[in-house]
Amino acid sequence: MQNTEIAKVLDEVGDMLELSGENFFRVRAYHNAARAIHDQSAAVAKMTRDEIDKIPGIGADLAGKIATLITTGELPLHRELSRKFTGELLELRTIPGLGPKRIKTLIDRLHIRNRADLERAAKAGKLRGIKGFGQTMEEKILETIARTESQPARRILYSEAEEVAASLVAHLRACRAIEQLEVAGSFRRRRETIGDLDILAAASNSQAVMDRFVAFPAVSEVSAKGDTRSAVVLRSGLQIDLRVVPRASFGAALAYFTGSKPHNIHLRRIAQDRGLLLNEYGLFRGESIVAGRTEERVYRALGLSWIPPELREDRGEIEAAASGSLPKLITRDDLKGDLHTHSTYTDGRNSILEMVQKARECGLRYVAVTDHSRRLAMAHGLDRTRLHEQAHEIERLRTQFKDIAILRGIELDILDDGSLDLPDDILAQLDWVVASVHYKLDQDPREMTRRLTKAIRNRNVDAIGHPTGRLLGRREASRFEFDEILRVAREEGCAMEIDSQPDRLDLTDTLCMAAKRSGVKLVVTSDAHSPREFEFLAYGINQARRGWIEARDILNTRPLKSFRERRPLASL
Ligand code: DGT
Ligand code: CA
Ligand code: CA
Ligand code: ZN
Repeated sequence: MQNTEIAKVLDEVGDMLELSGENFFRVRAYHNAARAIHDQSAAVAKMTRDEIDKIPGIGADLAGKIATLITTGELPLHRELSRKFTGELLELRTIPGLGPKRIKTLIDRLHIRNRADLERAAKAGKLRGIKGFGQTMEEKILETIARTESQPARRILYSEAEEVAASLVAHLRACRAIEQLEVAGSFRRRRETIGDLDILAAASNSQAVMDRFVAFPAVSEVSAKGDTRSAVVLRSGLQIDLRVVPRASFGAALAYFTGSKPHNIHLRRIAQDRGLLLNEYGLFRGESIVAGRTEERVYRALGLSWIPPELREDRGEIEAAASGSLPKLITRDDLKGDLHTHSTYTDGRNSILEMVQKARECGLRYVAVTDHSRRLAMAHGLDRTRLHEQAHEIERLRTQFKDIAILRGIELDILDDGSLDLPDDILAQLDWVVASVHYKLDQDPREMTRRLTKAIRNRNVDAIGHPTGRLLGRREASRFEFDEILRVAREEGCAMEIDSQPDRLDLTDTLCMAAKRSGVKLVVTSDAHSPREFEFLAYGINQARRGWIEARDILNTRPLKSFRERRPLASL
């Protein structure tokens, strides 16, 4: 079992306990345990009961339950509660605004059991009269139901797919017949969401590979099992395709199944123009194979240099490969610092000390502490006094760390009229100011453009945080005139952020391209709320690569010395 699967079960138990009216402390114990497990970098499934007991946030009683869950794949309490609270009832939690508390009210007052019940009640105007709902809420719920019904099958986050892919690849590697193995498809192109996983293997004995594949423990259903292709569905609902090809075709098959489809179609056209035929078995002239063993040879035989998978969307990469002008894409190792992190001063889960230690272990040479400004009361935002306290702590910590610089920063709220949440005299003392929109994200596009423009015009603002505010699968991007924002940002020397949180990845790939074209500098940041989240930087780098970004386009690839030449640091 993956950590995320274990955490999901515990979260569900917490929610179901709340639905049954259990006391707050018992409910919270389950959610805390879920979060603690989610934040573990080691696999909890491999731990002993004692080791689980030692994880902060997990008591002895829960450690026992988790051990049961790992060994049997099930939690008796979960099963018991699931009889009362069905899957379709729990699914209501995916509707924004509906937490267990409100769902409980809906069950108690209106006997709602599923989406259809909810839709009927909302359409009949029965929600608005209930305490804690109101008319706006009722309209929002109907809107969400209408929007999500027309959506095709669910896509999962890249980060979720990565966990599954890693354990599946480890599982398959034990099969001796496998000579080569790659995860292809949108996963290899590092798209932000993944529809299904496409695995490609070259093997001497394909039957042995298929047998091993369908024996993957997370499989719930084998939808096809043949000689060259098999497909399974996992318990989570994710589909996985596996193809086995001869070694001589591996490169051609890898290119074919990596896609994207538009990229493939364009490649085939180039082949045709040269009197060649390209398919998943190779590149052919008549009956004889011209290339197929490696991707490099296939591309070369088409007169192209090898194209990094992240670029394969037919957005000009084939032309660039033909003229030898592909970008030299940024890599994770290019990052020298992180410019967006949180600590226990606001909604982070760890101390500044713990955050800095981890940043240092991740090879970073500078890190900005950017807790929230005062408006975000829910995150206990910093005012003048608390920012001052934090400054003292940072001063103290600086003496302990010789090889990583701690920058004093803030994540400043952009208010609805574009003014900022703290006065200029405070901001001027900081080393890095990232300004973000956290409320009224659905403002009229013209107002939002004015709001962002005004923030960018403030000379103390260094970057705009998660500029569109979208949350994958949960919240649409804010609408505004992006070109106008870029024009002003360029004028003011204000950077745009690529926030690496796996459900944000904000800016998107195409917006990265637009920023680069307009000459606006970017930063790749983790927005880490715990030490583990520094690993998210890899996702921001994926996104940047998909946006054709090179190291020189990103400010925090600069060593501290040249970074400060551009942006003098007030407190360091
Ligand atoms: P996904 O799964 O929706 O995240 O996106 P992909 O790109 O992984 O798409 P998928 O799984 O349907 O197919 C994997 C690759 O196989 C795709 O990127 C390109 C190739 N492919 C699939 N169908 C076709 C097709 O009809 N024509 C061509 N040329 N290639 C195809
Ligand atoms: Ca796929
Ligand atoms: Ca597929
Ligand atoms: Zn934020």
